[in-house]
Amino acid sequence: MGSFDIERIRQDFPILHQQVNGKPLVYLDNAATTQKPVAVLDAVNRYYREINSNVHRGAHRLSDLATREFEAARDTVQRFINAPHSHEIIWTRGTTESINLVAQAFGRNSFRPGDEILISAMEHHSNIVPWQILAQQTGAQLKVIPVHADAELDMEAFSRLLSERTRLVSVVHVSNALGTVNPVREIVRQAHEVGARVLLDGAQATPHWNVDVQTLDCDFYAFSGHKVFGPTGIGVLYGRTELLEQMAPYQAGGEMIEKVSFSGTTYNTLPYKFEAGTPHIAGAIGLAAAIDYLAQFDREQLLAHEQRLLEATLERAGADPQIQLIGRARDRASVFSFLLEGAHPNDVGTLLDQQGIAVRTGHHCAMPIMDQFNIPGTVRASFAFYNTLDEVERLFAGLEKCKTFLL
Ligand code: 7TS
Repeated sequence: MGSFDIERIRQDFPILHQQVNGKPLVYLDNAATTQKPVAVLDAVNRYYREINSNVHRGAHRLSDLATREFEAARDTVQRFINAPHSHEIIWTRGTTESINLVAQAFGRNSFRPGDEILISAMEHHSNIVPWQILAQQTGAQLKVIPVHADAELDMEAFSRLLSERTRLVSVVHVSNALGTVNPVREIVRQAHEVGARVLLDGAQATPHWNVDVQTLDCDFYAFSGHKVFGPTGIGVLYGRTELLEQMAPYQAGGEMIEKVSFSGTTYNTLPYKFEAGTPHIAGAIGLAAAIDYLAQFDREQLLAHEQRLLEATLERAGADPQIQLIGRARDRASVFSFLLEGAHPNDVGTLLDQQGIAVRTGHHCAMPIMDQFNIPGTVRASFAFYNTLDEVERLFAGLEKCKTFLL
């Protein structure tokens, strides 16, 4: 695509063209989930209308077609994140399941008392609780990298916390609550120096730019289809072959076995060892359609547009003494987390909704970092490339209206 044609792009997303509470919808909750282009809706619809069948089992035409598309989708994801091998792409339900898979299949059998797991203070609950459970199960200790008041990771503390006891570092690539983009390459480099493995939570990175797991050199990478313009209920875990090979199965059942008898069972090869049961076939095909949809764009151009929206937002917010910005990292994604002084975030959210403006309010499943900032939660507006400067204006006009009711 030569020039960036926002109106044309918006035509690809039917859901955006509706009235909510009598006003044109302004959808600014993209960090929670993104909207789906027609290409994704059509791919899912076509799958169910034309080839729906179970994969890897039937010796019939439709099953063969479904299997091919399902496996082609895996190849599409492999190229999307530049994984060396297609068998390193494990289908999951989303980021949450991908992290739980690593905790249980990688950590549970190999971590011992005295081992350490390092996460950061800005993690989503899905990158906290699985490690707390694993720590209880194995006796390993969970340690937390602190976050500075400006919402950047304390990299000096990180270096100090790293030791030969560190088995795994699991950190968020981009924070959903603060927008902070973490220096993940440096984190991986330092972690590898002490022999630790690294899992990156890419739920909020993949919607904004092309991730390259080989450049990042991470050991595991997790993301969700629904945040990258694909369907809900499908997600991805990338893992290095050598680690996935060593890992025990995550769940047991059909597809993950090679041979079952009552005297013992042998497991299937990668990636199927980790994919027990009938998978979300339509979801995988829909996610591949989303990735193909994105491929027509120069993603740097889309990111530049999002950053313009963020800059315009921060400029407006900076000029308003009643707006308290939460998260001031220098490198940040298009997330605007804030408080309207004197107003509860939920009330702001409700009043914005009445004006057709969808934002998220609350702790954003990141209660520890909210505690650190001593706040119960924030109002969060998060942008995707289909948002417009006009919508930024609508948000601030909406906030002016909130003030007349709440302050
Ligand atoms: N990690 C991060 C950084 C996230 O932002 C989310 C979801 C998850 C993990 C979990 O992803 P899931 O697809 O498995 O649910 N974040 C949000 C949010 O910010 N608002 O709603 C969901």
